Amino acid sequence: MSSNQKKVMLSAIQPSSQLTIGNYIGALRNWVKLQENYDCIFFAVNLHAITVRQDPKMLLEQTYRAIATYLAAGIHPEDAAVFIQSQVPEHTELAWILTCNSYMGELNRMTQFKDKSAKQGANIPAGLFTYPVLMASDILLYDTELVPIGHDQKQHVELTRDIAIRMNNTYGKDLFKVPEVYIPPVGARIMSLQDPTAKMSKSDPDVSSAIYLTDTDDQIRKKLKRAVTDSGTEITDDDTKPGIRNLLAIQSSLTGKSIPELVLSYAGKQYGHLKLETAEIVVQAVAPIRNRADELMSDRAYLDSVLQRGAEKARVRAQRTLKRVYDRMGLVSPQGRA
Ligand code: ATP
Ligand code: LTN
Repeated sequence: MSSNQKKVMLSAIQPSSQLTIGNYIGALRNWVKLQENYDCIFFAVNLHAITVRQDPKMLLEQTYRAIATYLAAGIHPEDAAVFIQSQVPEHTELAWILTCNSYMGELNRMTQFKDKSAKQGANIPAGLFTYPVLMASDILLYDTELVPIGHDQKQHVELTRDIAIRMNNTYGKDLFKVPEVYIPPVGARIMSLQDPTAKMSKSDPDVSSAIYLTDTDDQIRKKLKRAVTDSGTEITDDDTKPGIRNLLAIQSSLTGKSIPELVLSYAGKQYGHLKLETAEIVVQAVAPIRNRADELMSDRAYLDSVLQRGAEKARVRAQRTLKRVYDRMGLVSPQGRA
């Protein structure tokens, strides 16, 4: 199938720190698996990352590292458009228009806003509140049909659908494609290694709570050895054992073995066994990605050439959508009236 007959699949990750195995299992790995059958758009959302304060030098480094990690994990830059969000200014342009078509009430219901704003003290950046609208813009700019993400982003894609449907009703029914989500059956919510009731998150200040795709083999082994598990000794998959359940989910998603199959294979074994074996499986998954990303990071000219090409491809498409939106809404676009 040629790329213009394929449906559009689009996703992105914030370069707010190094990527974690949560990002890999919940999102990136599925992009790689699904990419052959879609016309793909993958980018690093640095404009989302600045909704909380970032150190400029680190942000820049992490942004390139995110792109290097996409490629190291197996994204094909010859087929997919791979770029950095700030290279395509149409994202922020459409975001304003969508902001005017979003409601305070619906943004107020976003659980990620509630969680992240609670950590900000008295001065909550307004961008944290309007962030899901920028994400809607990312998605709607490219007539996206499928958005592969982890469970925590589902609410944002539902909001995107609501905005698209609302604007289609107001400005003509084929203004925007209404996207679907893809959430993996296992591993859509990998939990923190230090608090298995909370999501593993790359910006958690406790670095032992997450395995980063930059961690060395030794760091991975140590973190898994110290992972918080539950009282008891038996390896079972139930609500009272979120720590054990998390290790089983990590193993299951990386090996393809089902959770019941794994539970059976651990009958009579100790938590220590599960931790050790999970560590080796994670090392095997992370090491090649880390090593390849290291190599790519030392060839900035290559990364820049991929990004340049990706951003150019994306801009042509984004400008086409924006022109359609401007025309329908009675706005004069940069190209003039249709
Ligand atoms: P931050 O801590 O900066 O909010 P994050 O680690 O939560 O970052 P995002 O950039 O918000 O990561 O998410 C990128 C992608 O990874 C999204 O599709 C998200 O659903 C997925 N993802 C993030 N954390 C996990 C997790 N713990 N388990 C599964 N998927 C995850
Ligand atoms: N908000 C997402 C990242 C993101 C995204 C997107 C994901 C920004 N734009 C478009 C899918 C499609 C997050 O993971 N925090």
